[in-house]
Amino acid sequence: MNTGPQQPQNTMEQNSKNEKLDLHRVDHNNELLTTNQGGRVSNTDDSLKAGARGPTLMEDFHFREKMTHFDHERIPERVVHARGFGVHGYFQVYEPMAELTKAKFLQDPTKKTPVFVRFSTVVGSKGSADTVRDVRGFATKFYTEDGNYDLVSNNIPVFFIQDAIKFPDVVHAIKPEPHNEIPQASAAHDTFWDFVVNTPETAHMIMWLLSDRAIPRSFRMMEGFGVNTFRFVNEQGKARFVKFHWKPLLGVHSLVWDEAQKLAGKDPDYHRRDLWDAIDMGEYPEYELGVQIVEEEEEFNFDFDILDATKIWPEEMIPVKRIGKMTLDNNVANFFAETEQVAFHPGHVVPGIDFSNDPLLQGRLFSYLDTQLIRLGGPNFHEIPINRPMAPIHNNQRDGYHRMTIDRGRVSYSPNSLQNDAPHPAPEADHGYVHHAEKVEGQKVRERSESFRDHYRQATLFWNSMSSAEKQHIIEAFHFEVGSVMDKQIKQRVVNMFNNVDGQLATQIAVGVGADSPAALGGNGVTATSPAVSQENTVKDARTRKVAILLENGFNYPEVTQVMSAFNGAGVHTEIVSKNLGMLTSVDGQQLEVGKNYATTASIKYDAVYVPGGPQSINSLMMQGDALHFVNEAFKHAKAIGATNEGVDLLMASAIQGVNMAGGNTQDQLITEMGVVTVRNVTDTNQFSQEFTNAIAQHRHWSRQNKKQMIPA
Ligand code: HDE
Repeated sequence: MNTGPQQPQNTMEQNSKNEKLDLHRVDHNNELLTTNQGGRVSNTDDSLKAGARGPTLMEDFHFREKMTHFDHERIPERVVHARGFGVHGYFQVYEPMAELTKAKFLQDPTKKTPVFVRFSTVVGSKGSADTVRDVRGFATKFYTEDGNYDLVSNNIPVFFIQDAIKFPDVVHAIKPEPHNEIPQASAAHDTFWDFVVNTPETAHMIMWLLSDRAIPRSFRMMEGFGVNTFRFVNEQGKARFVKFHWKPLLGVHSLVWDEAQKLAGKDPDYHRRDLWDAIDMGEYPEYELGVQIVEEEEEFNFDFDILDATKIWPEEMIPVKRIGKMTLDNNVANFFAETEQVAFHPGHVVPGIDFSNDPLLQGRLFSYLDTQLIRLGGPNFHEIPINRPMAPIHNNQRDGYHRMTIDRGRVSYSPNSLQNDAPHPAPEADHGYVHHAEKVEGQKVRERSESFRDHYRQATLFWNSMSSAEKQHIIEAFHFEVGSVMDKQIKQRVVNMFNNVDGQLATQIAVGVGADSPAALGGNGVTATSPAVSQENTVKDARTRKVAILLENGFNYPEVTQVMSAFNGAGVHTEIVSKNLGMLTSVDGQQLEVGKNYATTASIKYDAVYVPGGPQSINSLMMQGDALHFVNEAFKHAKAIGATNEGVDLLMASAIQGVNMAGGNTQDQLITEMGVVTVRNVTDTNQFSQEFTNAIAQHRHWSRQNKKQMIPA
């Protein structure tokens, strides 16, 4: 018999927050139905009426309780980052970081600190699509022994604005327009670009937002950045400036825009499903925590202000030291209780981590607590299980809506003698938080520092660092975003504004959006690059990628299963796709089950496509527009494509026939061109599988750039 949730002890004896949450989790299997008062309910399908066809009676307490609870089920969605997905995990530091910080969770490599991470989009409503062009949130709550530490990051290292006071403006501008609430989850509209052209400090962020970073392939394959400048403080009280990074071990990879748009319709849950499935299968996403350090004496050594959140600290200039690893290994038991109710706040810090005067950060320190009060309905949101620290809570705060804790005794004030002044202020040696004693003086002014004036040089640095494919994608993104703007003046002003970044870029934008090219090619003389910001230089890994295998009856069983087991060995997933669900039979009478049909999937849901041989299977596939479209679309999206034996015929019948393939020129040897891997007349597919796995690891094959534009998919 279930006795319902029990109050957890506020102690550290368990080291897993997720296990601790089990105390609150309830299973309803094999239980009798009850009201919220625990009374058993005999019928929940008919309301109590005066006669079977008569009116419902007021005394029907079960009806009223059921209905009122339902009527009050919703809470306000987050004003930004409304759509998100949370998972549990743990963090381990590589070596003691005592020289840099006294933060307890960064000292002992044997210790696992539980974490909860919520990934999110920023602009869209809770029910919007995952793959929209947007910044992604990457918020991590560390349940440390010194209390909760929240690292509330994004997947883009800079921000739209320099001062928090402009946050309501930028958010109002980018959200759906207020008169008709259009468009959903998109920056491609007049009010946003009106804000941009009137706010030059957005230039650098816009370059990132229009790059591939804003359409990630997976939450597992994106970086996280603390954006703001914080401080590390060590035991001796020495402080240093720090920026935080998360580096995904699978590398940083993105979708292409056409694919992202189609996914928004075919699978709006694409990213959350990907993360859920990966954790479910035991493929735990891993990220290294990196820090960039600037000594206090070096504060003014740079040609940008280190307190300006529209600037990166180029990694080539200030290297990222990887200090530990986070592993995400558990899905939630209940979305609302955990993901929706989790409350992050950059002000949740622990001794050893402190703030800088970054004016964006200073404003954030107010906003996050404030927003939880309305969103979670009062000041006791820290008692919601997901938000409870693992460290004990003792203070004189009392009462308020939904108070769970029952505080014993009559003392709720300080100083007191009745309780010997307990709870006592903690000395610094006992991890009492003491703010870094930075010396501050100045006149009260509503001003922006002169050192925050340069808005274009790092935007140019970013542009210079892009590969030609990445540059092309940025230009195409401008064509979509600014092309969607109705006001001609705004379009022209976008061209003029980005002429300050790069003249060629501005010219290319102008061509696509029907504006005048800049009168004189602009720019600002920056020629430097930062290779670390280009995704071309990221980790290339085939593990966890998903390959669709196109198949019909009459396939070659040994060939398919050989390739499938090679993929399996390389950590690559396969799924058989066919016209209909059910079983398919090979030439030699063996059977394989279809995973998805064309109605329930599409090439956009895979990283690669493989077409095995078997004359009869290929003949059927060649008659199917869906199969040909599958190949064409994968090619257009620059994905690896492989075919063995007669499978090559399907590729040759598709729109990619221009690519050099085995059999195309009566060649039988293995041929790899532009990520299309083909071989004929083989029974041993080992070499093919290896070569194809390498092609999948490349993620995308941009050498197709020109050819893919010819594909009608
Ligand atoms: Fe946030 N931000 N933000 N933000 N932010 C919120 O807090 C805010 C900024 C970030 O998964 C809100 O609980 C201001 C930068 C993430 O629950 C709110 C400013 C970065 C999340 C808020 C910023 C972020 C939020 C809305 C400018 C990257 C989702 C709901 C001064 C470092 C956390 C909430 C989650 C959420 C305010 C700018 C990251 C309103 C005022 C820069 C990942 O408090």
